[in-house]
Amino acid sequence: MAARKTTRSADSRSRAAKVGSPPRTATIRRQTAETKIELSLDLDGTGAAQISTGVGFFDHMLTLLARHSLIDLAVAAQGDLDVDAHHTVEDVGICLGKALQLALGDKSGICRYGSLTLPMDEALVTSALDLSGRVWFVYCVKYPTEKIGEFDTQLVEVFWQAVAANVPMNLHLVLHHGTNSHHIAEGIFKATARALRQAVAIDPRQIGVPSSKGTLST
Ligand SMILES: [Mn+2]
Repeated sequence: MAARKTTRSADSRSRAAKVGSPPRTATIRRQTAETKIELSLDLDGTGAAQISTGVGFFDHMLTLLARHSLIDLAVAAQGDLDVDAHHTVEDVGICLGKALQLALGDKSGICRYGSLTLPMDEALVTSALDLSGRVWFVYCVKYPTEKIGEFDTQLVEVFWQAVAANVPMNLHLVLHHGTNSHHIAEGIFKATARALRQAVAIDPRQIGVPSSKGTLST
């Protein structure tokens, strides 16, 4: 057995990493006086989404986040929407960050980095991220309107700040141009979904943790 292991190709090592490793899944349950949330994900999914937060536009964003990251995502959130959507959106972001951290484990074999400049009709957005284990969040986005329907555009920043802080990761979101707030928010979610898809993917040539430091957990 030992002799066979030493002669495995990079290709077979990558298959072993996927097949032989525990599933990259996580479930987070979180309850406070403001929200009650259950969130589950599978990093190696097909983008299936079961989303119910009580906030229509946010459900739309989480659904396309799953679709474009190919992360299966289930979110059931009950929040104090009689106040506003702030606590619900922020706390789902906290749960998503914690679930990503749990599912990634020690990050062996992952690509680590992801980035994309994504057009959404007239809007152009860049999302660049590093699953470094360190928090840095840069948000260079201005909206032409304060609201998208009933949804406060400030909550897009609140959500991604919460995700970045809890993975933890380095996340830069930049709007180059755009005039429609719905398109801008959607571009941010789609671009970050695609960046996440790249970053969490298993690199067949990557043996161990992709860091010369030897760890990505701090
Ligand atoms: Mn839309």
